[in-house]
Amino acid sequence: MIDLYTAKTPNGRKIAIMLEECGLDYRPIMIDIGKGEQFSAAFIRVNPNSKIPAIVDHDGDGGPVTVFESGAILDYLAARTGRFMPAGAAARAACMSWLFWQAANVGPMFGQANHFGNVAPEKLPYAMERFSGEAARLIALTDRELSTRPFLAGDYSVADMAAYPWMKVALDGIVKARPEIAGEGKHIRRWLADIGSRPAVERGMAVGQAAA
Ligand SMILES: N[C@@H](CCC(=O)N[C@@H](CS)C(=O)NCC(=O)O)C(=O)O
Repeated sequence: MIDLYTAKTPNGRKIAIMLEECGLDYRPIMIDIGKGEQFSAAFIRVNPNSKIPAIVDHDGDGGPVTVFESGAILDYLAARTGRFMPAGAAARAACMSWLFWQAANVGPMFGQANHFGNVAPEKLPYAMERFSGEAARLIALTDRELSTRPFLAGDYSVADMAAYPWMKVALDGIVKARPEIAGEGKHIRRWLADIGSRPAVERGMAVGQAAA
């Protein structure tokens, strides 16, 4: 059994998608980050950085295994199951490149674009322009890459699972805000439809929907 500490956010959903794709036995534990549950002493024992997602694999090698950071969790689950991450060094490096790219770029930039565009109590034009511009640049490059192949790195992989929930939630808003940089995202839309039609992805995206 794997405990998945999560919330209804893109970073949480990417792990639920992988767990569903692999058919692993897991239990979602919803962390209310709006109420600050990520700072509780109990959760800090799971992730000292106080962010979801995190997992505890109770059937890990030599006892329970705790993993935080979504990229590390996806890599762990791929190693544990032998699925959705190519084995050869070159293909694995390509997949890891796109996985690290998502965690280091798409997540933070889309997150900051949303924060300064929609959440910050003060409108800060410099911050809004900087982060929406960077998010739009990431959209444009993703679209260019997906015009040449079906998925980010060879076959459908953890790299696609990591990027999918972010692109799904943010594409339209970023295209609307910065069309001159982002373009239309035509190839991303095809990729979103292909991935979104997978039953495991539908189930992973729905985790926590019934929770308050
Ligand atoms: N780099 C981390 C980012 C995780 C992250 O930012 N999680 C957000 C929710 S999507 C969170 O827990 N936020 C709570 C907070 O910042 O206090 C990962 O990829 O796992």
